[in-house]
Amino acid sequence: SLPLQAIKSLSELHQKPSHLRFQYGTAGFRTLGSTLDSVLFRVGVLAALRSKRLDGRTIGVMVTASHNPEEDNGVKLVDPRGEMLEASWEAHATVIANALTTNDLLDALDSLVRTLKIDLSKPARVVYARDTRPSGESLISALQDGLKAIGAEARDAGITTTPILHYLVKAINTKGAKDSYGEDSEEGYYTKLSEAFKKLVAGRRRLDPLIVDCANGVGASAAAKLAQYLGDSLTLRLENTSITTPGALNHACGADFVKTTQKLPPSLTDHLRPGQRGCSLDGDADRLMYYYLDERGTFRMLDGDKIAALVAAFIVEQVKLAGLSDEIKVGVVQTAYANGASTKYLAERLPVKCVPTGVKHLHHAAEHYNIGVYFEANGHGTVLFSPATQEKLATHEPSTPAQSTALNHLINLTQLINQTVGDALSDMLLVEVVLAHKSYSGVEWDSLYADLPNRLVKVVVGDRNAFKTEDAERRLVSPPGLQTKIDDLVRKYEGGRSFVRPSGTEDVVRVYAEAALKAQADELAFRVAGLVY
Ligand code: NG1
Ligand code: ZN
Repeated sequence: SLPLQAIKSLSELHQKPSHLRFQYGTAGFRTLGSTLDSVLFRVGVLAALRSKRLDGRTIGVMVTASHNPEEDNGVKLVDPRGEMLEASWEAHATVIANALTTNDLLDALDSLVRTLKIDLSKPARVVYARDTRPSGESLISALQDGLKAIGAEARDAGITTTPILHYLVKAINTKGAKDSYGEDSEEGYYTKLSEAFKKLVAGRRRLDPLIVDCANGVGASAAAKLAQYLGDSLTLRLENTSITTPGALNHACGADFVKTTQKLPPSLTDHLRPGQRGCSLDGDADRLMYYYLDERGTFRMLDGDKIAALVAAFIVEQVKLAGLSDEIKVGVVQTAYANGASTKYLAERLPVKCVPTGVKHLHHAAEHYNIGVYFEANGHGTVLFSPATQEKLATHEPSTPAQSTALNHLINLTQLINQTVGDALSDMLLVEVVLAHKSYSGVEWDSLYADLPNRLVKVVVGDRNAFKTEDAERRLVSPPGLQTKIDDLVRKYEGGRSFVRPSGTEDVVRVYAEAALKAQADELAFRVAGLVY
């Protein structure tokens, strides 16, 4: 049975603020860091129960609020294969987090154990990590109390990136197996990525140094370590590495700043020369945005859609060169936020699917292809190779030296890419590989297609739950009548497209619009926002 006494006495030290309601959303629990103490304690207990339910396989816990402000924090669970928590457990997490008193918590846990038939005699194994946020340290000790209360075997992965924690979870759970994901250590991660990178760029002209904006977050230490493993195969110039300066995290820098303002972080003005490539990570290094300044000094952004286009085209080409086009089908997954021009470019070349916002939707849809490329426009994404495809690559007999080379490239890509989750550092190396192979600078990459001007605005409404969508969030079904009004407006704009959906992470409704001209995209967004308000 549950160790009620231990849970009870430790839970008293981590009482739930009575006036707050927590929700396990698309990014786990995420809110002001100072309010999350009870949530972390309970997540510790829950992670252990999830592990027991899965026969003692290791569960991950990541404490981060990603690109959000420094005072925010959050926590999410990682399933044994390194993927997001199974959807049905999101509701269990919400129930456990909202139990009012310690006794209510014990009742909720007991009922969970009974309904899910959790065998409490099974071992519980959990690995956890956090980003650089100041609130992280005390939240980790609340988590540790939860793990201790239920007697879990816990492993502290320290301060690291979200994708490294996902990597560790998968590596731990595949240790010693035929499909081992790699050494279950940070060193194992850096070694795996850097060795695959070196093989993929061997014999090619060295790329110019790359400027990396680390968002003053955990990506700074990870990128510095990665740089050591890369040696002279790629030079990284790290900027915004002030991880201990109060207030610096994600402030006027990082991938989210770049995507939402469509501007160069001011701190990079003196560092990025025209034509030079730069990129920004977010606060937990799972999102990536590229950019460069053209010859007139104008900022040119290369977002998640541009990364998807670059990478998908390259993989299709390598599959063809390997002589495997008939057997291996490549597909792309996007959300409604993908730039219309990117969808057009991709759909002319390969199957493209649109799914609702949220990594879990993209990830699951990408699993349906032999090789699935998924990226959100904001720079979160990865490439998945199905188990059968990996097997095919490992066993296929090439008939020419050219086929053999392409086959090896594909095998090395399976090693370079962090297939558990979007990973800014792994994606950055992937982009660099393609640029090296194609001898592209930012200019050639950028010219794959021209972005349609677009505008994203937030609208604070009385009740965002009144907004219900269909067709992968591209159309509103409620409030009634609103979609017709949006359609009428959109028709007035050349190349116009607009949609409205409630945010899953903030208490707002988002309005997206694009049109042939920038001023029109802005106008359309604001007029649609006017309808919503
Ligand atoms: P919401 O708040 O549901 O729009 C945002 C991002 C998502 C995803 C999640 C999780 C946009 C428009 N939305 O979701 O793409 O990254 O956060 O972090 O960028
Ligand atoms: Zn992030």
